[in-house]
This record gives sequence, C-alpha cells and structure tokens, in this order.
Amino acid sequence: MERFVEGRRAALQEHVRCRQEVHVVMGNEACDLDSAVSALALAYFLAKTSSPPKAAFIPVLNIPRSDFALRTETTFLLREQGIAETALIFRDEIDLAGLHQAGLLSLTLVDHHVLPSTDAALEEAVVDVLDHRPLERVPSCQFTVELVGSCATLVTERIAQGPPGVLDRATAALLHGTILLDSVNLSPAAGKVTPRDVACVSLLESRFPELPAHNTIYEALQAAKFDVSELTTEQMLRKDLKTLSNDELVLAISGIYIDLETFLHRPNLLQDLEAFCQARGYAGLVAMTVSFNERYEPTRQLAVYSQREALRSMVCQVLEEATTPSLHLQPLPSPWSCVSAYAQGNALASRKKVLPILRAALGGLGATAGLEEDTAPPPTPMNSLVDESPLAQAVPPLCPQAVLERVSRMAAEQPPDPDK
Ligand SMILES: [Mn+2]
Repeated sequence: MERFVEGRRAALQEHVRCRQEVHVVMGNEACDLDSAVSALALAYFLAKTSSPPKAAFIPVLNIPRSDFALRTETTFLLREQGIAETALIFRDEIDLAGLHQAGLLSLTLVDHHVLPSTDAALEEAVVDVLDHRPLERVPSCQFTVELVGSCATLVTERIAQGPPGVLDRATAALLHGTILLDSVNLSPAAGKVTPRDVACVSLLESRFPELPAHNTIYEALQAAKFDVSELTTEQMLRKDLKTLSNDELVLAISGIYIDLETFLHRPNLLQDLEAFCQARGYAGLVAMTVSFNERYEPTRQLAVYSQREALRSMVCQVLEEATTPSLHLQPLPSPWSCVSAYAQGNALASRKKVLPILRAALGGLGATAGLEEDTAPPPTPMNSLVDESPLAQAVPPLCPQAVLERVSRMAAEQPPDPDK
C-alpha cells in the first residue's frame, strides 16, 4: 500500500500525458476515516487485480489538502501505517471535470452514492458504487449498497472475494481500524455493528494475527479524533465552526477542544484571531471550550472576541443575561482586552443551546434580519462534543467504560456532516 500510494501522482501524470484511462476511487465530501480508507483500499485492490491494468487507479481524498490536518483520526492512522501524506491526492489536486471532458475518467464512489450537485457533471463517469447508507437514489451503474457499519466492511468483502494474496498488512490495518471505529468497537449496544462487520474484522485478524487488540486501536483512534494539539490556531477555529449572520454582520462560533486558558495563551493568538475573522469576514467570534475531568464531567468555558467593542459588549451582555437557559457565566481573567473570558457554570448548556441565544441577539440588531445559520463547507466529520456532552442528558453516574461507550455511540450516531 505504501508504495502504491507513493506512485499515484506519477501514474496520474503519465496517464493524462498518454491520454489513457484514469479510474478515480473517491469517498464523500466529509472525507472521514471510512471514506479515505475505503478509497485507498479499493483503488489498491483494483490496481492489483485489474487485467490488463491499463487504467491508472487513483484514490482521491474528497477535500482540499488544506483541510486534511483537521481529520486527526485519519492523519493518525495513515501515519501509523507509513503512508506519506505528501503522496496522497486531494480533491483540489486533480481536475476531475477536465478528465471527464477529455473522456478519460472512470469513477468509483465509496461511502456515498449521490454526487453533490456541484459534481453532477461527473455522474456519467461513475462505473461502480460501494456504500453503506440507505439508498437515496438508485445508481445507473452497478452498485453495492448494504446497511453495514462501515464502508470498509464492503471493501474488505470485495477484496476477500478476489484473488488471494492481494491484501497487504498496511491495507488490512487500515480496514481493521476503520471498521472498529465505525462500529464503535463492535459494540452491539451502540447499534452500529452488523454480523458482516464482525466477520470482516475476524477475517482481517486471521490473515494478520499481529493486528493490535480491538481496544488498543479503538481507543487510539478515538483519542486521535479529539487530539487538536498539533493544529494551528486557524485549524482549531475551523475544525468545529458554525456561523450566524444578519444583514449587518457574521458571527463565528467555534468549538475548541482544549481548555480556555491554554487556548488564550497560544503564541500569536490575537494575530491569528484577527486574521481568521478578517479573512472570512467575521465581525466577531465566540469560542466555546469543553473538557472532561477523570469522572467524565464536562467543564465549559467561553470567550468572546471582537475588535468592535460595542459588538463584543452586546454579545457578552446577551450571554450573561440569558435565561433560556441561564449560562451562569463567571468572568475569568483574560490576557487580551478584546477578548472576554468566562467560566460557564451551566456545563450542560452546549453550543446547541447557546446558538439560539446568539441568533435572537443578532435578530435584534438588524432591522430586517434575514437570519441564516451558515452550514459552512464540509465541517469535520466528527461529532461535536461542544454540541453534545455525554452528560447533556443528565445521566446518572456511570462507570468510565460506559461513559466512553456513550461518547463513542454519540459520535457514531452522527452522519459525516453533522450540520446536514
Ligand atoms: Mn462511512
């Protein structure tokens, strides 16, 4: 697999130059782990088994390269398997429409089966579909759409039906980790796993007995999903972002996965906040953080940033005085005069509860406010912990394992795009 990936760019260029078929295998626009791994593994399998292999099989990650760092569980698993990020081909690095116009493109869709309207022109190029979500539209080509826990299960089955000896260790590890993550560690309680997912995990383990234990890989992937330590401030702000707007301004609300004090003391924070808002036309930004203690109780903090003093005061006042629900905000020291920081006493008030408060405030600002909650370009495929704390529904104390499972289950319940 590693060598296969490393040769893709050259293969693509060579085939374009010689006007030979380019067969792209591509996942959905959220580009979650399942989409990325299914594309890589199926393209690898097709390249190994197609005879004569006159087409170049190219796995494409359906996001711009600049968004890849946000997919922390994917960057983690690929790095673990020695797959070079630089060799991957992202959506902004291949001209699919151009290839199609030149009559060179074949397209296999994995982990989705309906192209977004912006890609409607590519529909004629689709030759195969592997997906595990309910059939929305019957593809006009051959397709495998089965309600299993992970598209990686369908890819594993496809490989298992093919000639022996194709599966290598890295591909097996990618598929194995993906099925475990998607099926919430094969936990029946989470309601994601099917017997076919279990069978594929067993099959991969029988071929590669050295694959790590389920819990080890599952927990590592879950941890990687929420590990933002390597992200830049801009990437942190973008990872879990919503916006509200009226006819005067746009306000950003970012979920942040580190504690507020650490966040506020990041080097160049103020310049980064300013640049982020400037570049995107945001008048201000509300950063909501959530973290969990050893007993898995959430702590929430909140910061309001704007260079426009009047706006910042207004947003602060609205949040301080909110009653449905009351946020019980207590001011925290802030190193920056244009940032107001708070501890949020009401730790159960997730972003889902805070958004309507802000939306109402913006409505009061613009006279003819046509309010819109912007569902910006594919947000991160992960569930937002800022929206849904595992304790948001006030469950009685549980053992840590049960809480972890609950968090995982919530993560798994969300479709790749939590805003849709
Ligand atoms: Mn999937």
